[in-house]
Amino acid sequence: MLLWVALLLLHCSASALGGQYELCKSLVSTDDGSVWEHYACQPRAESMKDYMRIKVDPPGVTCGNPPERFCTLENPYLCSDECDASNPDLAHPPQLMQDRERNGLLTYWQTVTWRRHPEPLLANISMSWNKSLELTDDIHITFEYGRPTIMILDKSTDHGRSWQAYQYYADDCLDAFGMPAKRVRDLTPANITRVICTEQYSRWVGSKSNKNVTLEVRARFAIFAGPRLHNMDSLYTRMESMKGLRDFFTFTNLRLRLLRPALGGTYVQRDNLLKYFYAISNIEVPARCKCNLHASQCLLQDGNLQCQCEHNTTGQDCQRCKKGFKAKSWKAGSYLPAPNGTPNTCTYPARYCECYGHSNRCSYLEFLKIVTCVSCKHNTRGQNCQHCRLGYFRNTSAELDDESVCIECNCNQMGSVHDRCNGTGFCQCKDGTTGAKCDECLPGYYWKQGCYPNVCDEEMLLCQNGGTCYQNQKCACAPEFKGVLCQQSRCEAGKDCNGATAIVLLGCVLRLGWAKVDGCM
Ligand SMILES: *[C@@H]1O[C@H](CO)[C@@H](O)[C@H](O)[C@H]1NC(C)=O
Ligand SMILES: *[C@@H]1O[C@H](CO)[C@@H](O)[C@H](O)[C@H]1NC(C)=O
Ligand SMILES: *[C@@H]1O[C@H](CO)[C@@H](O)[C@H](O)[C@H]1NC(C)=O
Ligand SMILES: *[C@@H]1O[C@H](CO)[C@@H](O)[C@H](O)[C@H]1NC(C)=O
Ligand SMILES: *[C@@H]1O[C@H](CO)[C@@H](O)[C@H](O)[C@H]1NC(C)=O
Ligand SMILES: *[C@@H]1O[C@H](CO)[C@@H](O)[C@H](O)[C@H]1NC(C)=O
Ligand SMILES: *[C@@H]1O[C@H](CO)[C@@H](O)[C@H](O)[C@H]1NC(C)=O
Ligand SMILES: [Ca+2]
Repeated sequence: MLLWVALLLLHCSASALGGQYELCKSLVSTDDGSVWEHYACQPRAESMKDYMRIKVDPPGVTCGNPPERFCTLENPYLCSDECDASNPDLAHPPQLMQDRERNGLLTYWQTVTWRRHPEPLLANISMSWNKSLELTDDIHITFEYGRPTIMILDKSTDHGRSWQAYQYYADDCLDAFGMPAKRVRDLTPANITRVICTEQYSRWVGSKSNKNVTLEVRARFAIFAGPRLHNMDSLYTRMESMKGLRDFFTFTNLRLRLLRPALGGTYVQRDNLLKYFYAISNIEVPARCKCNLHASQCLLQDGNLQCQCEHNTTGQDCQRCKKGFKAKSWKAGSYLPAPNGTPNTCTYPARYCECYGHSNRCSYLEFLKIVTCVSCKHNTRGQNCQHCRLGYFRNTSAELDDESVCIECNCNQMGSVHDRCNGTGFCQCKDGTTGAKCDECLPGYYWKQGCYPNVCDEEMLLCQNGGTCYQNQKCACAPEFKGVLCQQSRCEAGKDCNGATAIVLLGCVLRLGWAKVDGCM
């Protein structure tokens, strides 16, 4: 009975922004008894402000230390309000941006006033979750006492190592950022992920009537899902096919850069700077844990959000297969085909041809009756891409499914017999050559595009009769001598040597090493 309830839930709850993809698996009865069916699944959307860690910069920007008075833009002459960090009733610490307000009691974080004008009044609010999240609805930042006239919302997807702008906000976009003012409703399917500057949330409308600064998520979803988000299937289909669409809504950190407070008019009134400051009562971040469609639950564990992974996956975002289920066969689940998607479960390799992640194609070789991997990448080869290609050797510190499992032999072309090496990267060297890569010479050999036996040296093959050995390649002989080791006198029987001596000597001195001068070498 329970089973059918579960199935009914699954098929009937496809409401917008939640509902769909709620179950990772369910028991189904078949002729052979009950079996588990698996589906793509994702956790439900939550108010992520409950899990957010918040940090405000610069350190002294929160008001109340020392206590100070402030005025309001609406009535700048009534400055009876006070911020005092040491008095709980008058303090405005950062956590009041994420509290759950009770009994209609408004609580807010507030900054110091703009007493240092014209020095800009700047503040950063950094929000981190230590978890990849996906926006499911609009972000609302609620400002009391007026919205900033210039502000940037940033995001990071790598835990704050790098940041990108998410949206720019200004009462004059061109003036503040050199960007034309846009609205999300100007966006089309082709530029739905464009980062825009909007003037919609920064102009003065009084401090009470419209307090929110918004990052529009719904309006972007609506471009594909229709105005009332009745066609979420269409959005999910695009999430699968359109590059960067899912990533646009994904983040681990957010940052608000407050660059200029509400002015309540065109100019800053220098004689009453106590009415300029920032105050935020709430930051609403509706999102779900990113679990790569492998979990329907995301729970707080040791203070961090953690996907409760199914489909034999593991990791904070279910971003890899469980041990024994082959790291590189991991794939995110897919929203398609509707309505249940594809779980892309990590499976034990027995049933499949294992290619250690170096190929995603297998082929059945009829004549050998085997299944073999096709087009092994990363310089691998073999039925399971388990060997290294010729000219590569096995990286012993890498697992078989590592992309750097095969290292190039790098044999010296001149010194080695061929470009292959043995299992520890040693190349096969020509005579006289040595070294793992065959780029060095054995004793008694010299290097000249390969190793050659010494003609002369300082030990066995000494140049004689005052000759000097030139780079182990030849003896430079005194004028009266010749031969490989200058062992032969020029003045042999019947020749007149005396006359030539002076000239040849001169030539030898001037052109020592110039091979063409006869008699020098
Ligand atoms: C806010 O963050 C930006 C970017 O890291 C930084 O350049 C700026 O100095 C910060 N501002 C304050 C007031 O800390
Ligand atoms: C972030 O989460 C990971 C995984 O849950 C955990 O190992 C790490 O300690 C957390 N870091 C912080 C700063 O909480
Ligand atoms: C402003 O944000 C709050 C959440 O903080 C939301 O409940 C409210 O509907 C928003 N108001 C408008 C006009 O968007
Ligand atoms: C998006 O594209 C449409 C149509 O090409 C264009 O009118 C609009 O200005 C673009 N929006 C942005 C923010 O570039
Ligand atoms: C996980 O792997 C085990 C062992 O291969 C298998 O019995 C089980 O069905 C798998 N789970 C899922 C969700 O596929
Ligand atoms: C060998 O594998 C390890 C582990 O993946 C990697 O860090 C290293 O760079 C690899 N060595 C080479 C030479 O590629
Ligand atoms: C590779 O050759 C080197 C040098 O000849 C040798 O020391 C090493 O043991 C060989 N390695 C293998 C795996 O054969
Ligand atoms: Ca509050």
